[in-house]
Amino acid sequence: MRRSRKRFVAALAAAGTVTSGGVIADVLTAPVFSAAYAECQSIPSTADPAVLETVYRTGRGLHVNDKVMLAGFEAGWVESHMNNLPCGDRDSLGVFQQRPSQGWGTPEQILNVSYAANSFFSRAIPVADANPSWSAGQIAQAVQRSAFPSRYDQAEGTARNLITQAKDLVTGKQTVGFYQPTGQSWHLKNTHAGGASDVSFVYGAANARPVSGDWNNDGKTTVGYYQPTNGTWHLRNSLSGGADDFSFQFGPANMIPVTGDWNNDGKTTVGYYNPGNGTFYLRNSLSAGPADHVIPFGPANMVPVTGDWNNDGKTTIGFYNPANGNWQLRDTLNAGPADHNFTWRQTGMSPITGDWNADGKTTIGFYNSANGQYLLRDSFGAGADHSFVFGNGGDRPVTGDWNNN
Ligand SMILES: [Ca+2]
Ligand SMILES: [Ca+2]
Ligand SMILES: [Ca+2]
Ligand SMILES: [Ca+2]
Repeated sequence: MRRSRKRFVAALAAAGTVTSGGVIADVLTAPVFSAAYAECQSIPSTADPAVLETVYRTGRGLHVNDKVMLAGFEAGWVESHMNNLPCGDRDSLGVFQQRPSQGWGTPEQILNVSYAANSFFSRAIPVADANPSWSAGQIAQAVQRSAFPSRYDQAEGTARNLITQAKDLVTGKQTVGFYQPTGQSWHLKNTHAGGASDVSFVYGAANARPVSGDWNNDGKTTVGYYQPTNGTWHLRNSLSGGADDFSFQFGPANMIPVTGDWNNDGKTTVGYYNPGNGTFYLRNSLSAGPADHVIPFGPANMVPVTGDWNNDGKTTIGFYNPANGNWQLRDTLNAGPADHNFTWRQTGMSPITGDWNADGKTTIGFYNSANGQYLLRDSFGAGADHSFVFGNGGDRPVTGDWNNN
């Protein structure tokens, strides 16, 4: 933050010596105030991709909502064109032009883009929570306290484009794969495209119902299966054949397995859906024991789905109704109405879920076991953003971030 410079720039503007072109350019002619860090002699005209990715990743890690993310990109663009500037007015530094003398951290901390972004978002989140009607630019202004409060909202279009760029750069996309029961083989893709498998191996058992999850919180999704004949679970920590890393009993026979990080500790654990009573039974550890959550949701005989629909870090539940294409998703692990309710029907296809674009939100899709077609959607509603054929069908789909990329 650099309130002093902005006051200085404001004075220049009032005197007619600078145009309304931009704070960035204005500072170039400002005198040097600090001996430790110089005024910026020039500022890049374009964003640094590494900064885009780091700011985006930091916001996603804090589970900021879309408006707060936009506020961060508006502020970063206005202050530095999303560059980690080792210069600024007085002691202002970094992407957000934060000042050590004003409590934003040491110069070294502020020049750490993750630290700087964390500082911005940590201040922006409570502002947004307390002022739900505010624009992203108003939130940015409350954090930055610029002398030009309207500049953040004016940067909205640019900031939205930069967020789109950041999403392409950032890692963590979930992709698809399938389990082939006849050979107990797994075939996984790292991109939303057809073609050859990126990873293939043999692991499973007769009747296995495939599941996937990050059982050990290393960022990579691996696989496992529920054995419907006896309610046992068998999980692997690597994408290869071999012995179970986890093997335990949870639930009765003939349930529908689900997986998720129900408590946001980074580890995926297991659960099951009882189609006979429309109830989810979820467990927070990979061991035998009682369910930590028992949640009736919807009518009987739905197709259960799970995901982090709202990017708060917790996986929750939902269902797809094959009879009418209705999806109902809930954001908390308790009984109540759907938080997301919409229709997308693909007759004869199986619903799948994943964070296809690495924005932290799980969305939806379909798999056609008759021909290997996948339809993936990046928001809630009807229609595919990604459509491709992988494999020949006749298989059971799985989804995950197989390569932590
Ligand atoms: Ca893992
Ligand atoms: Ca967990
Ligand atoms: Ca969630
Ligand atoms: Ca997503």
